[in-house]
Amino acid sequence: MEQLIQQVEEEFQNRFGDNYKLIKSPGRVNLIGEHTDYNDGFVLPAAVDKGIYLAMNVNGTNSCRFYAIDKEESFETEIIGEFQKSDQGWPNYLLGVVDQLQKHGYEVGGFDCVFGGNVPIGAGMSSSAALEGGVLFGLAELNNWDIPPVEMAQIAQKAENDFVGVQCGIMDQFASLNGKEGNALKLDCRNLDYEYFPFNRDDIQIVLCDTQVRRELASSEYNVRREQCEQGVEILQQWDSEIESLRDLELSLLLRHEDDMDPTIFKRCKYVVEENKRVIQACSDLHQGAMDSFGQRMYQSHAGLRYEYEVSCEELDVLVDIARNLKGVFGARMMGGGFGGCTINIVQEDHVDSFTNQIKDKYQQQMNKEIKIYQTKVSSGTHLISSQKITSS
Ligand code: GAF
Repeated sequence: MEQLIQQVEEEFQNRFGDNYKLIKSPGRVNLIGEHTDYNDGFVLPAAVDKGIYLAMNVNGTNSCRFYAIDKEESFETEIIGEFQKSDQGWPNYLLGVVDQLQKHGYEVGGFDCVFGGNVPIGAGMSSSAALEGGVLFGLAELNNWDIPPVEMAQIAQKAENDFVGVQCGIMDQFASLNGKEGNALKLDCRNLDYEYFPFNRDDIQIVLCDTQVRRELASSEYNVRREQCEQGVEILQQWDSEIESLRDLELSLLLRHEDDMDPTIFKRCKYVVEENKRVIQACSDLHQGAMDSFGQRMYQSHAGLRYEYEVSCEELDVLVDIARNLKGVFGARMMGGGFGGCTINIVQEDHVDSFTNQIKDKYQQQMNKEIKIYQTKVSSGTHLISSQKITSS
């Protein structure tokens, strides 16, 4: 971590000078509540210690100059009117934020930004939300804009929806920006009310198992699931006109109309209704320290994602099945959009080493492939690390 920060600072100093603000913007895990955010439902994510570090300063011109350490690529553009999307890909996360800030009435002048991080890309840990939130937070710091936490998350999500072009919900940006050390964050994605739930027991660890599978299919299937949920709402409105989203749906109504619905749409709706309920129950488990029960809900969540929402894949299923039979594991499930990426495992501290060794070996034997393991700690949301102003004497 120290080395990464040093690299970001040195690169900024070499390129743009000694005066900058240094920001950390974290990745996130999601304990439970998958594919519920865009259904106005509940989620329970947490910001983690892996993150993106950004050094930023205003430059007094009309140009943005960016440098991505991991890619060893730079990008420069003038801030005039509408931005063109960049073929380089990564600059769009930064440009999207500038674009949204302008649309929200903030006057963004030229600025420089160097960034690098250790959030694995495409692993379902929200590296893109971390970057968007980091740039947004940095610009607010540099310009003394006091943007409320909820609006910050909305701007970052809009940047991804409208400029990058990914129709994600608000969970990732919200968790990365507003996470709190030692706490999970229960978010109501309808009204954006949020509540922190302590998740800081020394005897429990969050271990992520990365399948290293990255599938193109993930984004197209994500949009298909969103549409299927919307279709479900439209059908169910025939029997209850008050239903605005799957958040409002009672399981009993859905079950009564199973035969009136396309079986796929029925399965998708059923998963969302049950997952929303699981988030609420999981929060009360956390409150009572009932980790066994919390873990069982994680397995149920995975089963729903596997059989009803159908966004899992063989690699994720194998990992969850192995975890279920290892000692010291409370629960495991796939995490994020699906079709690859990581599983999240809640493991007793004194079993972490044996868990790690065994899941690696068993997966290798069964799949003839390797996984990567990340141990993560629940950490703060996007924040300022330091402001450097070195004045020559
Ligand atoms: C991705 C999206 F970006 C989130 O908004 C959320 O929908 C998640 O998939 C699934 O829960 O991370």
